[in-house]
Amino acid sequence: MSGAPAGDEAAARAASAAFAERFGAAPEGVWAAPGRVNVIGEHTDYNGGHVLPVALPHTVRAAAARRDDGRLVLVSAQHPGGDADVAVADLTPGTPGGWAGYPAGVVHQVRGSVPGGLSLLVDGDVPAGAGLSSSAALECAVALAVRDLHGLDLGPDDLVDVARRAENDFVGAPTGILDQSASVLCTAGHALHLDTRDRTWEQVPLDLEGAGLALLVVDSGTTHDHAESGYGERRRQCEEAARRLGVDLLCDVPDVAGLAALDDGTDEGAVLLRRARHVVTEDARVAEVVRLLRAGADPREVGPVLTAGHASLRDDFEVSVPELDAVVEAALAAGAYGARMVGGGFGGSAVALVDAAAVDAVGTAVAEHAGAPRSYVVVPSAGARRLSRPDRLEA
Ligand code: GAF
Repeated sequence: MSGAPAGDEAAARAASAAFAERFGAAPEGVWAAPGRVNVIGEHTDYNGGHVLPVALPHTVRAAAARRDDGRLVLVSAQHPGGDADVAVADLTPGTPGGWAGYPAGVVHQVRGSVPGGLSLLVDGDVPAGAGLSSSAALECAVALAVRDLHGLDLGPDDLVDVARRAENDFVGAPTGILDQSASVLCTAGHALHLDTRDRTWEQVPLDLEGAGLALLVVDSGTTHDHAESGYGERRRQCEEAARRLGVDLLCDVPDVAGLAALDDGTDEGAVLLRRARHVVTEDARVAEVVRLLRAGADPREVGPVLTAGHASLRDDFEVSVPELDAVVEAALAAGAYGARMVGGGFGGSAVALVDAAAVDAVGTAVAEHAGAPRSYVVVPSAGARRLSRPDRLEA
């Protein structure tokens, strides 16, 4: 296993020390927000459906202090030499780009409330490029820091919206609200069951350890170049399918029978039918997993639902890649109760539900048979939070 997350206290001290070294004074505080892994409910969030993520123990930390010169100064421990220094008034979507676009996008959302500017040092251990939402974690840590430092009246849903709009409008990625909701709203020991249409949610207890199980996240080591364009294309196809069916959002369609009108004998109709079938069946899979967990069933029963979700993402939504299929197959062959790719697809990670005693064996099997370099046991962890105030950093 690899990538043990830093504990909160050590993480706060490290970020604070790095901030002091770079800016010559202690930060006013350190905030943290986690990455996520979605148990089930992929590509449902922009279709009005349900999702069921857990927060990772891995976080992005933001050490921050207010300025009085109107500038936003951004430094990342993970991107040495990639600093950005820009006047808050000059922020425009797309500039700065790269990693700095995510925190800049958040400040841009609330620019009228941060006239003096902000110094920010970012540190973290959410694996980047692995489909585990390191970018949403970064946005949410910064949104929380800005809210607290500037006394903004932002509730949890507002924080999610600020972070998501940073990604949509500033960075230009047309995502839904899954990742930012997970990072802000998740709680330790629970999966977050979120209805993305009306934004209601419940915390579903998820005690895998007590059942002798573990959730193993396996990084396939691949990120494909067309991930962004492929995601946008899938989103447009879902919108077109909904338009042809005369519904606002695909999750308005109650079952697969309600998709029949898409099958108009054309190749395009066949593609739209497959895309919509994934969304409708995936939404039903979320309901099934929540039902099992709520009923106190053996969590092993969730396994086949996860594997069915992978088949749907692979065959109907067509966002898997051979490397992810290989991880899923190797995990199942090594005894996993269920496995599937997670996140937007076209690369990134898969998740497998395994006996706790079999974690090493499954990790070895995916490394040998699927060439997957890194795997992590995920304990459902806490959402975004303030780690420290200056007095506690100096204690
Ligand atoms: C990415 C997006 F950012 C999410 O909004 C969601 O659509 C996910 O892909 C697929 O479920 O993580």
